[in-house]
Amino acid sequence: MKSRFGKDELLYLYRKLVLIRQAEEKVREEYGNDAMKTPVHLSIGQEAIPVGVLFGLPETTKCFGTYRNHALYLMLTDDTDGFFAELYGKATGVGRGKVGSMHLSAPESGLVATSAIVGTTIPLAVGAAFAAKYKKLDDVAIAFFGDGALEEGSFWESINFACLHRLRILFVCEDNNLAIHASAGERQGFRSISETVEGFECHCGSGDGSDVQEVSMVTRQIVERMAEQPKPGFLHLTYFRFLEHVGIAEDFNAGYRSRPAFAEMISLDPVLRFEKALLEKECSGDDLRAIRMEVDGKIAKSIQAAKLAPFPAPSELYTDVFA
Ligand SMILES: Cc1ncc(C[n+]2csc(CCOP(=O)(O)OP(=O)(O)O)c2C)c(N)n1
Ligand SMILES: [Mg+2]
Repeated sequence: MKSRFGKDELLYLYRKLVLIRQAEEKVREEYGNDAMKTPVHLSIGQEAIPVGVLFGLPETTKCFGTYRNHALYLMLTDDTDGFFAELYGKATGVGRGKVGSMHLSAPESGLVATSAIVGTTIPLAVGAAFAAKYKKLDDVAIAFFGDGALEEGSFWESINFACLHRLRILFVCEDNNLAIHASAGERQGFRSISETVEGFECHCGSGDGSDVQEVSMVTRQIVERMAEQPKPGFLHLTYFRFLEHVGIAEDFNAGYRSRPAFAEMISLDPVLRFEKALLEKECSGDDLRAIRMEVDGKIAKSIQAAKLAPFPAPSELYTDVFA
């Protein structure tokens, strides 16, 4: 079956997946030197969700995310300079070296806010959608959140308010079935989030969050339905977290989950899976190698610049700090 995407679009998606993956693999390589003084919640396995959801959406889209935000940030900005400088705590970082990995934002590129506190950016996204409705704008707000946020009151209050007011907000649940080490069955009193949310006045969709083409297609469908009949959308996307909750290591020996078989690992890996699909269909090994090399060069330059950049001056201690 021929893909519904053209070759340029497929290579664009591949480049974004590779950019995120290679940037995070570099974080894993560099982290042991202890120069990045920030906890890191890596998105290895999750990349296809922000890439697929945001592909083709208007630049006016306002996104809100969590501490697991590297993929979202790099998808929206492509800014490896600001990203690495921030992880090294340098003044040239996207948060001037003061926000660390968990609070990356770039409002001018559509990433309004991310936060370390579970569930807290969901009502902010509702506020953005409410503001758009008030100003009679067609802008869509997107709240990205993990399955752990489904146990927070802020999620239920947010979806209730958004549905009541028929807001143009897309709720995207990035479901890895884990909140740190606890699986959904140990935490949730509902049988299925999709069936539960079906009872709300919203458009519902779901998909395999490891498959970038599927994510993009289900998002397009739901956004079209939201445009035809204004009310919120709820997208449930599953994916596999390859690494420990926070940090750079695998944790299959930690006792709460086991390592999937090799073949399954490949289907859960959004980059390898997409690479395989591309090679079987429209793209050559050279096409993909050229992209990986371009991305490698870009990341190497950003890391070098970040290492050379200055730390924020002591006089900056209280600037841009609101809480
Ligand atoms: C309000 C709140 N409660 C508890 C925590 C501690 N905590 C940090 S991450 C996390 C798990 C969240 O899981 P999920 O939302 O599924 O995101 P994931 O890490 O799987 O991406 C918890 C409970 C927190 N940061 N904020
Ligand atoms: Mg989770």
